[in-house]
Order: sequence, then C-alpha cells, then structure tokens
Amino acid sequence: MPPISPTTQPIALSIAGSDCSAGAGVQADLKTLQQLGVHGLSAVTSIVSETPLEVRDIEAIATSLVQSQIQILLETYPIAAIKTGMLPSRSSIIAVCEILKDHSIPIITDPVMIASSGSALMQDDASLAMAERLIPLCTLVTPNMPEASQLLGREVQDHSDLEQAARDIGEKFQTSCLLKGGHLPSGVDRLDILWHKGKSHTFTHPDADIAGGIHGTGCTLSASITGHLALGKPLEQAVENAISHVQKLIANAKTWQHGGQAVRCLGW
Ligand code: PXL
Repeated sequence: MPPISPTTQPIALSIAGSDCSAGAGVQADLKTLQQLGVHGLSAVTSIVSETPLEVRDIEAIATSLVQSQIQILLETYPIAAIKTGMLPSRSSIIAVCEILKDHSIPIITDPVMIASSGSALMQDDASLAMAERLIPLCTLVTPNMPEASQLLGREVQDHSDLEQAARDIGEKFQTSCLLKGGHLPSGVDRLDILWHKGKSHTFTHPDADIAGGIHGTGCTLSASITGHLALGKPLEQAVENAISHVQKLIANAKTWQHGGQAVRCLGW
C-alpha cells in the first residue's frame, strides 16, 4: 500500500436546511461544491418537507444539535469558507453566531426568508437577529430584492434602486453585499450588484425566462461563491464565477411534469 498522505482538497461548510426534493438547501449546496472540486460539509438546521411546488412541513433541529454539528466540524477540518442558508428561528441564528463569532473563516450569508414557492422559511421574529447578529459577522450577504427590502425597512423594487440599496446594506451592516436582481420584471437584462470595499460592480446577464421559476438558484449561487472562495479566489472573482456557474445550471435545468405543472430544478 502506498503511504497515506493528507488530502489537500479545500473544504467548505454549509449551514442550512434540508430540502427533501434536493433542488435547494444543503443538498443543492453539496452538489454545487462537488462540481467545483471542493469537499462539502454540512450542518443541518431544519428539515423541510417540500418540492419546488409546495412547502408541506418544517421542523427545526434543536439548537444544541446545530451547534454540535458545527463545533465537531470546526474542531476536525481546516474549513476554508462557510455559507449560511436557512436558519429557521431567532434561537437558531443566535446559536450559530455564538460559535461563528470566535472564528475568522469567511462567512457567506444567504438571508433565506421565503421559499421560491412563496412559503416563509424563517419565523417573523428572526429577521432582527439575522440583521443584528449574523450579517455583521459575515464577509458577504446575498439578499434578493424582497430580502433587501426587509433588511433596509424600505421597498427595493426597480433597476434604479439596486445600486443604492446594495451600498446601503453594505454600509449599514459593515459588510459586502451582493444584491440579486432576479425579481426585476422579465424582458430586461438581469442585474446583480456587488458592493465590496467601497465600490459597486455590476453583473449583467440575459433574462432567462424560466430562472425565476427554478427553486434553489439562491442557495446554489451562495454555495458556488463559498466554493470559489475556498479555492482561493478573491471575492469579486468568486462572485463572477458563481454567477456564470448558476447561468449554466439554469441553461441545463431539468423539468418533470406533475398534475399539469412543471417541476423544475437546476441541471447539476
Ligand atoms: O431557496 C431557499 C431555500 C433554502 N433552504 C431550504 C429551502 C429553500 C427553498 O425552498 O428549502 C432548505
């Protein structure tokens, strides 16, 4: 047998919910990291019984068990980057911050508030803990337009407001912000704006008609950014690469038919 030498593959951790339909959540994150050649670890925060069409049940994992998963992974592996996705309650956000505040690993926070099917994935009283505790700890926050509106306490609704809103979030929470313009009206090019180190960067991509209907694009984008950071890319480059990664997955999307409705997921 050849001698066993330690593996040098970079490692990233996803702290997120389980989506049993595997299009979003931890399952999407692990598939995305795998495609990038990054070893993915996961700490599950909740179990969601859902498909792209419907959220049927949600059960939060006990906060002590969420902490235990993160703690054992941090003790054992040289984790290069962390992403947070669905954190179902105020207590789960506080529990995660309690552990992450003592580490200096870059954190990408996807402030998941509602599923693409329209159901809430976070309790109402949790958004304050997200804003006050978690976002200030992170390297990058990746809100969509409704989440940005919630974080700023004002409506972010059109093209003209995106750049200012990304900057306002960055300054308010002392972090970098990727504001995703996926909720802009269809028919126009899509814009995502990155506010990073006092500058804004605009990423434009053609309107992919079906993109809005695909569940898991936000999870996958933040997982891909996390993976690229774990591979050593600077933040702007990681964001640019992740946006084109997700565009390819949208172009390869898979569709099934169920009762006259299209059930779609990204094409990993
Ligand atoms: O897309 C947001 C999201 C995040 N996390 C989990 C989800 C979803 C959407 O359905 O199920 C677990």
